[in-house]
Amino acid sequence: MKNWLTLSQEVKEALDTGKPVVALESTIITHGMPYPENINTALSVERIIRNQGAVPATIAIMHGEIRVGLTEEELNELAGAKEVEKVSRRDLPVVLANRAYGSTTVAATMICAEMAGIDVFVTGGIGGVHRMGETSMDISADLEELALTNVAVVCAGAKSILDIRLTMEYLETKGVPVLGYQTSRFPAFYYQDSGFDVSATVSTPEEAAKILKQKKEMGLSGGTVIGNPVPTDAALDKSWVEERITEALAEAEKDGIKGKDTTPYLLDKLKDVSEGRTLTANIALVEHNARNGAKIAAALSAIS
Ligand code: PSU
Ligand code: MN
Repeated sequence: MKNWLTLSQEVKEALDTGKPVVALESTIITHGMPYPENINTALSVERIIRNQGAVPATIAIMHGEIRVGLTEEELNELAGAKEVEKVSRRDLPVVLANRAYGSTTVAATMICAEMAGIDVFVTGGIGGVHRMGETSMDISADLEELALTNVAVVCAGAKSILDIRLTMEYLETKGVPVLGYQTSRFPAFYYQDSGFDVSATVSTPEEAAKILKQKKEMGLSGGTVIGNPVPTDAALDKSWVEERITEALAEAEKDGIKGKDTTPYLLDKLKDVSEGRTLTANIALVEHNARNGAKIAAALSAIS
């Protein structure tokens, strides 16, 4: 066994016996939400997954190893920590070699989930092509990872702060199936309809599982995006939230924010300019993804 990859006993047992396991990222805990909403959401998401009969596996870098499956104590430690690095593909070897702390983005979580043998991963929203990405070249490593690594990512679409049209084009070029869960439109994180069609619609967990199984059997590389829209009662009004995004983007420009700081900065600014409403929506959509993601993981383990 690799001495830098440690699965919790519970996760190991579940994988050995074919029980459904759902991977969870940790950047959303350290950089996506403030304390204490971050720990409360991390715990509630794990609870929701357990209630569906699946095992949650939150992934982070601690003590120089990739940890798959954290205890409540470890989740608390991560949520309260000050100096945690946001780790994407390029940062993984650095943070591991330096035995530093790291929280994994969608890209890094996909890599670690695949190494551990986990097929389904739940998050809030994937990264994508940023607005003006055609000149800044700010394109999330999440997209390239989706082109490479065979893990299904259950999300409420791409974060609304992004250019969804360019994000969809990128995924199409890279051959990534973008499935709409009970919708024909790709969701836009804080609201349900980005205005862009998905590549296929699934109406049940079983339908999603059949596609994932087919893809795996064929040995097609790359991931699958499963877009699960934010619940209606938690969705924000599109034009209202777009105005808030314009404000947040202007602040980011003024403050000269770039690179990996952009997404955390924008999420935090949005929370401020929306008086916390984007955070409330973010929590609701992650919980909803956990519920449906666990159902998909259970359906997949039933036919695998
Ligand atoms: N979705 C959320 N909150 C987040 C993120 C996604 O609801 O904090 C994080 C994920 O970890 C994602 C990352 O991989 O933002 C994207 O960052 P970037 O745009 O720098 O690739
Ligand atoms: Mn970026």
